[in-house]
Amino acid sequence: MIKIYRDQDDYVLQNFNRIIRVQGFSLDALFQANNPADYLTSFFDSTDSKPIQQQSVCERHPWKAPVENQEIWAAGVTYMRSKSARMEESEQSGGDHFYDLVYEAERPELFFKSTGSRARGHLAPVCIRKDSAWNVPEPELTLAINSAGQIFGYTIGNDMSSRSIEGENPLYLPQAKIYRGSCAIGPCLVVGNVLTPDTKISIMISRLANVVFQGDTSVSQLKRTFHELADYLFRENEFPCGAYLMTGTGIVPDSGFTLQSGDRIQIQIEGLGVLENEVE
Ligand code: DO4
Ligand code: MG
Repeated sequence: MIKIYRDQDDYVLQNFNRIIRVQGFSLDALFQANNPADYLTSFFDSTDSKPIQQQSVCERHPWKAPVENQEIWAAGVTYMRSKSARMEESEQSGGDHFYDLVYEAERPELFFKSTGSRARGHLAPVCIRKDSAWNVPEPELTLAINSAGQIFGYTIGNDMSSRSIEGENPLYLPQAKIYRGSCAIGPCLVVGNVLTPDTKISIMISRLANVVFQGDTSVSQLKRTFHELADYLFRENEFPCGAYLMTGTGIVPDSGFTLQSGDRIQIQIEGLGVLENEVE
């Protein structure tokens, strides 16, 4: 298992106790490699790579999102909790039935979420829309898929969403999902098999010194397989630099909850770390 952290000007790679700062590394090359593990190993073998201390990968470092030219996509309504929350928020508009249908359908809901340059990294601010009254983070296990369509790694994603805009009309989904500061990814990309069905996904939202929401789920609650989602994303599409795919949320706060400016969002996935962002 190798963790890839994107720093301001270069990358840090961690293979358990071996941590190196590398030159000439590129995520685009990793996502294009026939064998991503071989590409990574070549940096551990290189004399140009500089060993660094364990403390250098501390949780308080503002890592950039581990994205270059990868598009970031997202799957929706892949957990029962997301289906029920969406049906509730869209009942008045009459849109609730669509969520029921897509949960059961063979074809998953997939939508474009962000370009790499727009994605926020660990400890960078995320945003809520000024024209939205009801806003939530969505903690999502995120797949790294290479240009050949193979899943080779994982990271944590936050699919920030406007529930009021999405609930008003399902056709407003792109506006509910894609806006400045609506996507965070990190803190690192993990290459290797680190997940099991029991892997826990959890979120904690703090306001000043108080925890105002916390929840968790596990990968076993995901209705679809990772491969099914990746296969649909690559159907009749091309990703020359690979793609990230958020796999949907299984944690949605009750309808009385909305994010506020200053809230601290911490999303933890076992084996992948903690992605933390404050609401601007
Ligand atoms: O259908 C709307 C979006 C669903 C979503 O983002 C999720 O389930 O995570
Ligand atoms: Mg989502």
